[in-house]
Amino acid sequence: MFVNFSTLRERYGQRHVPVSTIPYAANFGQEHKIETLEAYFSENEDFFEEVPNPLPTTTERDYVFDSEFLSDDEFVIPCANNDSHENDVIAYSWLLDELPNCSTIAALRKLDNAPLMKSLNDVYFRLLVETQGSEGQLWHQWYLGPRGSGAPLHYHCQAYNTLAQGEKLWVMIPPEHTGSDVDDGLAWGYSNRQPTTWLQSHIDDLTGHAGASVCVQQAGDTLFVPSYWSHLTVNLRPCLGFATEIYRDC
Ligand SMILES: O=C(O)CCC(=O)C(=O)O
Repeated sequence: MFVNFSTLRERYGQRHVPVSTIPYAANFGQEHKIETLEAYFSENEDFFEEVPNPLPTTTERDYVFDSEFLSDDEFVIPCANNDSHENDVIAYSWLLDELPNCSTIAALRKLDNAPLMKSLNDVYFRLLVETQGSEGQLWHQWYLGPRGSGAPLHYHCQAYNTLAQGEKLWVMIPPEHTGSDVDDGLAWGYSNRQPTTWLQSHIDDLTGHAGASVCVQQAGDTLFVPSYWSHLTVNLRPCLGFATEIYRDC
């Protein structure tokens, strides 16, 4: 029901995307390039490997993390023609293989068996819908990355992250633990270092860190990131998915 790597390449190969070892690299004074998805896939053929190779430990892998290159219209179809008279939304429509009916309820019913739509539960949609119609702001992003790519430790307002394909490791640290027990508090709150590099020098600290949790997100899982929780990700398998930051009440 979701586009996979091959379909993505086929349909959107000529689309330009930002490519860098960490998301929004330019904001951190780091190198990034803009290239077509086709070029990116050609440089990272392991997206299509049947049996994954061991995780690279020395190479910092390039990640596509994109919020600028698609308009909101391409992410979200607002629908006002449902029975409840609420503004309904279908998020990330361009990533769906088959466009559901223009009603969240109908879409959920129709896609009842799809693990992804099950995970886009009522709470998610309600938050999106309420925020669309209020003073809050939604920030939609999508990502595509091979094994070993990921996002450095950082925090922001509450967010939902849905993994369409792949497997993603998360390290999460609540705000009350992001600075109290290490000399450099920032080490636990924010970093501009690629996560596999960062993990190599912090793995011992991390395993002894009282506040840190680790979990693995599987394809079809939607993960809620609470406001100001510091988090880091590493894609354990090639990943495709999307995230929405919700700037309301934080
Ligand atoms: O998906 C990722 O690699 C990072 C996403 C993230 O930081 C977020 O959803 O807040």
